[in-house]
Amino acid sequence: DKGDGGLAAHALVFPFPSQGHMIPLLDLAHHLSLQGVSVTVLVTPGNLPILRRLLSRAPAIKTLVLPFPPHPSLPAGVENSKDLTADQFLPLMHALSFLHEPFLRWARTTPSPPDFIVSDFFLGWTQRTAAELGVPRVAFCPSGALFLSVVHDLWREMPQRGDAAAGEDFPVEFPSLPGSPVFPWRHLSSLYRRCREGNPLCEFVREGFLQNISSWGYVFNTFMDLEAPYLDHLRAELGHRRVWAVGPLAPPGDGDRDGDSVLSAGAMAWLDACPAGTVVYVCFGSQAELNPAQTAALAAALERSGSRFVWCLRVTPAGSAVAYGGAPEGFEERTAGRGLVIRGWAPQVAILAHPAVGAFLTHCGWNSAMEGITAGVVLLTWPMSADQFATARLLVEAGVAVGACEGPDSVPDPDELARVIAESVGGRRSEAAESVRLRKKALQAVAEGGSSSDDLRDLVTAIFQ
Ligand code: AWU
Repeated sequence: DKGDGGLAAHALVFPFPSQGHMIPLLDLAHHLSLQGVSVTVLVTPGNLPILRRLLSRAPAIKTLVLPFPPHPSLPAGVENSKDLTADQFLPLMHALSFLHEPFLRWARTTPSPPDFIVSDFFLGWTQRTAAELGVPRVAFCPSGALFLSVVHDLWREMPQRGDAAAGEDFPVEFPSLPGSPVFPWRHLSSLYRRCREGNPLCEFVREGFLQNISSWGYVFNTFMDLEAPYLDHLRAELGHRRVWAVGPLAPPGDGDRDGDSVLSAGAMAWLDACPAGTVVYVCFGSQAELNPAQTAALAAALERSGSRFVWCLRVTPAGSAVAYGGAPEGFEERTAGRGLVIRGWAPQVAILAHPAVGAFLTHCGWNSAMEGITAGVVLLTWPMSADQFATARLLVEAGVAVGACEGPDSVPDPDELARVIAESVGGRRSEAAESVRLRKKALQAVAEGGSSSDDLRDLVTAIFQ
C-alpha cells in the first residue's frame, strides 16, 4: 500500500530502448490502460516514434519525454540498441541511469505524480528513484523465468562464480534451481561474461540486478504452463508471491505489430500462394548479426532443403563493426518461386500466424519464442547470445524445438541444416504435435480465466491498492 490508501492508479511505465524489450512492455502498458490504469510511458526523443502505433490505439496513454543523457562511449543522437553494436549495450544501460534526477524533478513537480513504477529489469537503478518517491516499483523481465533465475544466482554470487579464464566449456552449475541445470560458461548471459572479463561498468550492472531482487515484484512475458517450476522458484527465493506471469503478450485486439505495410502486403500475398504448413520462416530478431560464412551456410541449407522459405535479412546498421552477410550471388534467382527474402523489418507476428508457415528458424529471442509458441509452429533453434541459450534449452525440453545450430561463431553444416529444415515443414517431426499442444496452453493462459489473464488482473489490483 502506498500509505495514502487512495484509489489513484497512475503507473509510470519505463521500457529499455531495445526492440525486444520495448515491444512487450508497450503491449503490457496497453493492457494496463484497458483495465483502467492511467499510464505514462517514459521515453527519450529518439524512441518516441516507436510509440506511434500504441498511442493511436490507446489515446489515454500519456508520454514523458526526457532528453537522452550523453555518454562518452555512445555516438551522439543514438538512443536505441538497434543502432548500436553489442559492446555498446552496457554504456546504453549506464547512460539511461542519468535520468534519475530529471525523472525525480518531473515526478515532484507534475500535478499527477505516478504512484507505481513498472520499469525494465535493465533499469534496476529506478528502484532507488521509486524509493525516493515512496512508490512501489515492479521490474519487467522481457525474458523468461528460467533465465532470470540463472541471472539472480550469477549476480548475487558473482565473486564465487565461474572464472572467465575457465574456458568456454567450463560447466557452471545451478543446484538451487529446479532440475539443477548446468550451463557451459559460453551459454551464460553475455552481460555477465563481459563483466567477469573486467568491464568497468560491472559494478553498475551488478547493482542494478541486486536492486531488481529488492523490487516490490516482477512481471514476466511468460506463462505458467511453460515455466511454473521457475516462477515458483523465484517466489520462494524472493520471499513473496508478487511474481506475475502475464504472457504471451500481444497488442490487444488484432495482434499485429508495427511494420512496413508494403513489405507486409507483399509477404502475405506470397504466403497466400503456399500450401499450409510448408514454409519455414527465418529471422534472428533485431540485434543478432550473422557473419558472411553463417549467411552463406544458411543460404546453402535453404537452397538444398528444397523447402519454401521466408528469410528476413537484417541490413547492417550504419557504423556497425560487423558487415552482415548478404544473400549470396544468384541465390534469389535460383530459389525464385519458393523463397522470399525480406530486407528490413518483417511483419513477424503476421507471418508466423499465416497458415502456410510450418516452422520458424529463430535465434530464440524471448519475444520470438513467445510468438513462435503462439503460432504453434516447429521451432528450429539457433541461439546466439544473452538469454537465448536458456530459452533454446527450455523450448527443446518443452518438446517444441529442434537444435539447428548454436552460438554466434558456429557455422552450420548446410546438408544437415537442409535436412532439418525439410523435415520441419514436411510434417515428419514429433515436435509439430507438441507445438500445437503448447500453443493451446498459451492461448488458454491469456484467455479469460487463464493463468496469465488472472495474473494481469492481480497486478492491476495491486496497482490500485
Ligand atoms: P526478440 O526477443 O525475438 O529478439 P531481439 O530483437 O534480439 O531481442 C530480449 O531482447 C531477448 O530475450 C534477447 O535474447 C534479445 C532481444 N521483429 C519484427 O517484427 N520484425 C523483424 O524483422 C524482426 C523482429 C519483432 C519480433 C519480436 C521482436 C524481436 C527480450 O533477443 O516479432 O517481437 O521484434 O524480439
